[in-house]
Amino acid sequence: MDCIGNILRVDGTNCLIYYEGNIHRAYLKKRIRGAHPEEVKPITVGDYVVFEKRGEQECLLKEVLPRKTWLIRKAVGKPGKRQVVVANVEQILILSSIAMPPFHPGIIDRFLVAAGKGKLKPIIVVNKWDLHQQEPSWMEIQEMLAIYAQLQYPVFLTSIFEPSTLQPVHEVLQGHSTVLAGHSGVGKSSLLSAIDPSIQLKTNDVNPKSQKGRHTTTSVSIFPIVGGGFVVDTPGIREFTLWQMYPWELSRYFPEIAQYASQCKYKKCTHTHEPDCAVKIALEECHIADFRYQSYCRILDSILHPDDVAFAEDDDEDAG
Ligand SMILES: Nc1nc2c(ncn2[C@@H]2O[C@H](COP(=O)(O)OP(=O)(O)OP(=O)(O)O)[C@@H](O)[C@H]2O)c(=O)[nH]1
Ligand SMILES: [Mg+2]
Ligand SMILES: [Zn+2]
Repeated sequence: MDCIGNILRVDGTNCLIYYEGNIHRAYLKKRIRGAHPEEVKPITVGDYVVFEKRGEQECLLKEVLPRKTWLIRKAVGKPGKRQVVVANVEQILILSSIAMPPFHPGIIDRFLVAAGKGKLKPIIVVNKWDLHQQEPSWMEIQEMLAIYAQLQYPVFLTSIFEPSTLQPVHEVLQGHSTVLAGHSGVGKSSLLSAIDPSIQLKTNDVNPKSQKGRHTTTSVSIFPIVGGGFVVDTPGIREFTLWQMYPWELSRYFPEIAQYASQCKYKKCTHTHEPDCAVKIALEECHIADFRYQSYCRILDSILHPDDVAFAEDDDEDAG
């Protein structure tokens, strides 16, 4: 009899499938492994699969069902390949920190684009609120966060040491499926353990000299959370390079740029060098924040020159 289960974990040529409270193990046959040659892994955490039970825990994986949502990045060190970090979750919690590592809006903007492309609802969370008083750029960070809020993105400030800041985030996670994403060391695993103490994850201090995380989480894992719903913890990244898209498509995922793009002279305007560009005028008139436009230009560059060394990822982790 065919059953439909949910992938919990993928290890090399094996995977774990969740089905009606039980976990089954399946071997990934060559046919399945070769189904998506452009992907580093043929299936991913969150995929729905059709399988047939073959004994207590063993089963035969027959088919991977089409994905409803996805978080995709360019695979690290594998030119022309993409990596689906997670499939079929509803939301992405984009985590950054006020300090240790420093706040980088660029990575938030990349994840916002990836969320838009992958049909994920984005939630911005800035962790390590307890460090705000000693952070010299706290004023600037607040101004940037106000811009995200104006753009209608939900924004939360948290500290794992202040339970009152965790409650609102717990509420948005409850009853939903969410992937946690962000740089290494921002506190993804710590936040999850603080929100739900029954989940105890390995965490590690940030290197005080480089202010970078130590890539503590090394695989993509799913956790049910108290009150319902589940959260997917992911390994931190140093850089998140988006998977291919058309240059003129990018502005769709910047609402404030998209708002003006239809008034540009050229339909395929990239809002960089073209004449009569409504976006550039809006930028000059301060209707678009400089840091957002800079993010847009950097992402555009990485789309136009995907193999440029300047944009190559230097991370050594394997997100899954
Ligand atoms: N001051 C402060 N430190 C925090 C907070 N949250 C986490 N940390 C610390 O930040 C460090 C990194 O936390 P992790 O949870 O390992 O970070 P991560 O994002 O899961 O990192 P990777 O698994 O490497 O991607 C640990 O030393 C945590 O104790 C916070 O709210 N405030
Ligand atoms: Mg972690
Ligand atoms: Zn334009």
